[in-house]
Amino acid sequence: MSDWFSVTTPIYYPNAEPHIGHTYTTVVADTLTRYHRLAGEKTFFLTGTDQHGEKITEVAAAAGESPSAFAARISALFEQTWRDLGLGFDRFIRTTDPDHVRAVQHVLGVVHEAGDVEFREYEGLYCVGCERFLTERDMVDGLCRDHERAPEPRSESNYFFTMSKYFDWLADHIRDHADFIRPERYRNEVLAMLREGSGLEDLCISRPKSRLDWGIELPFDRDYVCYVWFDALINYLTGLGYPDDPDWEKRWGGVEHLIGKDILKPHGVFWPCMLRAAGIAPYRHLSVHGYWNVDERKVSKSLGNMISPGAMREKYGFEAFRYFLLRDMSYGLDAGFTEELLVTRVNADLANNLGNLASRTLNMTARYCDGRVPEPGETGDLEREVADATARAADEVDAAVRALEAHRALESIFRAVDAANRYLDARAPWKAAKDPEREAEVRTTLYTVCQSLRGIALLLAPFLPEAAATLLERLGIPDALATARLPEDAKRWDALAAGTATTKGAALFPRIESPAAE
Ligand code: ME8
Repeated sequence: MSDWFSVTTPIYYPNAEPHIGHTYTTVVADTLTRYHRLAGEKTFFLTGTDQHGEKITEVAAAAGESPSAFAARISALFEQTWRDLGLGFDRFIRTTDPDHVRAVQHVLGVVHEAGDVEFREYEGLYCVGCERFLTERDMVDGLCRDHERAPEPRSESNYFFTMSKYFDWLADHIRDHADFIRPERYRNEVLAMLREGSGLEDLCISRPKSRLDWGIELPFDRDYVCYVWFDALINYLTGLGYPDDPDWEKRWGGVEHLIGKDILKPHGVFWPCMLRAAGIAPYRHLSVHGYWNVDERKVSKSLGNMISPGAMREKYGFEAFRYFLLRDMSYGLDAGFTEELLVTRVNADLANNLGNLASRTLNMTARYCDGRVPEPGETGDLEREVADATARAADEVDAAVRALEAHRALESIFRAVDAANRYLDARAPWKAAKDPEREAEVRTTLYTVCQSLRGIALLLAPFLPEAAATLLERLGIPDALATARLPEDAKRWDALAAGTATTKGAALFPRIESPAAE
């Protein structure tokens, strides 16, 4: 098994600004990267934009710009947005990048050489929104299910990738590898697509330049450009260094593709067949999430009901928004977005629960122990319970992250926060401090919650990187993340040395007072 963890997001269409949906996938990728890096693995995080295709030519024409200028402008906006939000990708790929053009032409050449490309006449219904021909199942009342617009009838001569010859192999591969496509519902969906009679056929992989010249030229016929999906999927190879970087295969061995369910078919069917034809091992995991909906409808550029990450940052702070995204969606299922839900969640978990634990602990450490982690006195069952709750959270977080269940990981961390808060309430050091005879008990109590906060901060770092860093700084261990190994390090009790200087600081997450939608 590869010791790399390489995570990819879809490369987004630069046809409008990034919204909550793109932000979600990119935040999950960032969180996983941070976790796996802290777990001592080598990581690579790839994201970018999908520049070619008709969708871009349409919006560019409407804006009075060339497709290349339009795509470059919006791509820069995506890249800058992720940078501003602190989402730490290793490469931002654009499908116009010269190494990508070379990689696509290389794969086309290999697949053509292998005899998997045929020239044919084709007739079908094309949805520009999906950038593919639709089957009956993709439509409701004659309209594309996702884009709610009528597909166009098209007939032209094109090159076809004879993908159907790989369907049996693919179905077997999916059956033999339970976590190849996850969660299971999407694995079953792909198996259903591959079943005979589902309407899935060979893939048209060219567009005549006479109709569309915004794309990568076919190396074996200069009158055609490559179909945008065939081009786009290959970004996952280019981005990891294919074909020339000596590390590309190692990175590829640990690849985790994150996508939304809208693009299951290209990733679940086209892509493994393309890899097979090109003689490349299948990806390791395809992990599919559901939709963020507003008023029960998918948030999308074409429906115009977007939630912008920039606006959410302005209003609530990005970490609050990030927390809500990770906590309120079960990976694989749809989730509803409203600002009320966000405010309720952030106030309950971050302001009241975690924020309160941090501020009580640090304030009392300042007041009763000169701002230093105290020497503990005698410890007993109550202290052991807090230590156990933190250690349990560490194991649960590790399992949950590896199963793509960020919401469960956060639930586990907050069970540890609850345990520490309950302990603090039970020991009530603010009362004990009034009795000089209970001085040792106060020290033990604050020592215990400081240790717990350290473990909690380490576990939170992949999910809330800024808040975790602030908390560690206030606990007097600003460099803890540089050497930490998860999950073990979060379980290490007594790792925060007595005598360490702590600071109080302002509220980690101020309570959001104003009602959400002003
Ligand atoms: O499909 N909820 O790009 P795209 C959750 N270029 N996630 C959402 C979402 C929503 N409402 N809306 C979008 C493309 N997403 C192609 C991909 S990859 C080789 C080519 C996220 O800009 C989710 O990750 O339409 C979804 O799969 C992706 O954005 C689609 O982005």
